[in-house]
Amino acid sequence: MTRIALIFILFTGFAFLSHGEDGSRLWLRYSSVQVVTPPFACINANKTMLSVQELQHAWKQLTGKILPYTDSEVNNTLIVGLSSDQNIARFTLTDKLNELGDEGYIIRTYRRSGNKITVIASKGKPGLLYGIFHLLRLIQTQSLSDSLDITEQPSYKIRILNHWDNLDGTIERGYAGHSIWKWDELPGTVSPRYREYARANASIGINSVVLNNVNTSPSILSDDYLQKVKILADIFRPYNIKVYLSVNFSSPTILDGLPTSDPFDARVVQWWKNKTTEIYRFIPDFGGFLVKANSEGSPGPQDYGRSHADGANMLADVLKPHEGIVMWRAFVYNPDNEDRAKQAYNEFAPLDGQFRDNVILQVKNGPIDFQPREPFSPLFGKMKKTLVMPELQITQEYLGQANHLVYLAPLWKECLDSDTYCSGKGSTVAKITDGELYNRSISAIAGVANIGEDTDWCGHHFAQANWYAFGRLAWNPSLSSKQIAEEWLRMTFSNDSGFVKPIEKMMIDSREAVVQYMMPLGLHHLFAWEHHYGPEPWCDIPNARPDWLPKYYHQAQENGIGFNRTSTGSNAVEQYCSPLREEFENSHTCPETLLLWFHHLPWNYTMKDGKTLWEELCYCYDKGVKEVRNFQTTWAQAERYVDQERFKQVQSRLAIQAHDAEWWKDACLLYFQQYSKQPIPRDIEQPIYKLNDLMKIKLDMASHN
Ligand code: GCV
Repeated sequence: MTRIALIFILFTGFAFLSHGEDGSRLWLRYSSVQVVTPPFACINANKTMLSVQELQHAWKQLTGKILPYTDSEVNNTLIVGLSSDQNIARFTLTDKLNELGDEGYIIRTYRRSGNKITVIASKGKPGLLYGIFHLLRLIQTQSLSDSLDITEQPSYKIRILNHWDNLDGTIERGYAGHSIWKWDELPGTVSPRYREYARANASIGINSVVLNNVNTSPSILSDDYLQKVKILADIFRPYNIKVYLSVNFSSPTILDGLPTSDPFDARVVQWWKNKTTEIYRFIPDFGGFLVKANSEGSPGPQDYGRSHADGANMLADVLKPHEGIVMWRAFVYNPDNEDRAKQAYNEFAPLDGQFRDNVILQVKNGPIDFQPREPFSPLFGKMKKTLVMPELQITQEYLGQANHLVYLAPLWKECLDSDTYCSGKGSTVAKITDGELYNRSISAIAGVANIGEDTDWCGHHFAQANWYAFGRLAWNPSLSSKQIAEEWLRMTFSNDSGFVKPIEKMMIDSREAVVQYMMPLGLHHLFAWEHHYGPEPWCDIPNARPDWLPKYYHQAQENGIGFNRTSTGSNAVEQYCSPLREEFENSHTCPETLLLWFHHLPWNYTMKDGKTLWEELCYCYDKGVKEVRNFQTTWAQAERYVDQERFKQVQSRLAIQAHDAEWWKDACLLYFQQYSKQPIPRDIEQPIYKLNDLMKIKLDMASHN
């Protein structure tokens, strides 16, 4: 039997196994792939390099064997190496590789004396690891071609996961079980999952992690915890992952009893200097601090009459000698302001230009809070003299948590691709923040992680796609949602086009579906109190902050619905640059997807399709429900391509999602109908619930807060 035939049989032999899968391997599944033209041998690869080990690990799973090493070029040889290696130097790639930096790489096919040689090369070890994962992705997705010519370099320098993990093992807004960080066991006991986590991140280019919640206990900076953090940093380092920590601004007072945490107090500055030096003794490549200050009750510089810039700069100065950075969150709002959507801008815009060059402002994609749909935050366009990074939420706090299938790449792309117009046409959020427009030395993008100790990591098999998509978009925000979904589906489930095509469509449609059945036409924050699962547009909690209640946002009355943010209302439109400002100001030019975000309109307002606003609202909710039912049908038809374990989990979650969509539709329409006083159009499904019954629902989800 020829070698080719043998390899073909080996690969096809693995192709049709369909045993149960628990999702623990994520997208790094190598055993069920057919490879058409696999390389035969690997030249002079440094066997101790992690990238080569990952290649061999994959090869073993793919073929049952390791890839043999050879000294000479035979047909179908793979050459893996750093630009400084002799084997790579002869391909005259060095200059280009130097330009691409430590994380960039080239994968290229050469023909030499009739032999086909594939080179994977980088200036640095991280790039080589990323290059190997790229090659494996091509194999997994059956896209390996005979003439590869790939040059890659990440768009954002810092591609960071923010874990909202508490030191007691719970996770704020976590829906996949407890934290994977076992603080009680560290530093003595090291879970094998730490390495698996690092490997998964490296496979999608994530190179940084904030380990603890932004609502943080100061204890993370205690000597005890730093020893634990050091162990994680040591495990992550070979995977090119740097560790950062969220810090509590009052740490000097709480940890060491200083009488103040005023950033202008010399004792406070000295405390942070000492602490920072101690951290770098444990973790020489420590990344820096993430800070939530003067937000939702957290302490901050304003407690001492200082500004956000004063607080951030004090920390930046102590980190500077160590090359550390400060990620300072712009998520601030207080109850006495007339429009929460304006507040971050109002507070930070006057500080533009006052931050050190190692401070980066971390701004949520929208001006309120990770809603199913928001316009982009106007701070992205405004802060021209300040480093700014987007914060996206991977965990589905407002998107059905671990029960709803919602693929988030379209939501994130909507923000990243938005044209701010603030530096001329084409100044998109992505171009501003990834450094392309202003040529910035630091660029970053953060995703609030959806990872927990559940076997499938994310609590829903399709939630893994959001972790994956965040990494891929952070690497290259111009990738399409479709391309990322297709890659992920092929790697995670099956390469069969009978599966990939309909399921990819379901993923792409899933974001718009959730908007339709939860809060269409720009409605926002109609969520149940605290846990944010399910609808409560009626919610009224005695003495609650008004801006934590849905009525503040939807403003439904007999005269209409929506938040007037035009010049006759809060004038939030003014925070956007022309021509967007004018576009949003006018209800006829404002995109209908954002209509009730910017406008309060009468129930009989005429929509572009001729329907009244009330009718349109009814049809939107109905459409959302129908979409989820379509997803159920689509998934049922995919059964033959998927192992039973994963098939059943997704099937049962879709059933919950379909039920929830009906709940959302009935709750919102019946509640708003009290004000519109109009019938629900006859040609849509009439409510199956009664408003009074829905208003009694109180879920016990305290553990999810
Ligand atoms: C970490 C929202 C969430 C909070 C979160 C906060 C933030 O308010 O509900 O759980 O706290 O955003 O981003 O700081």
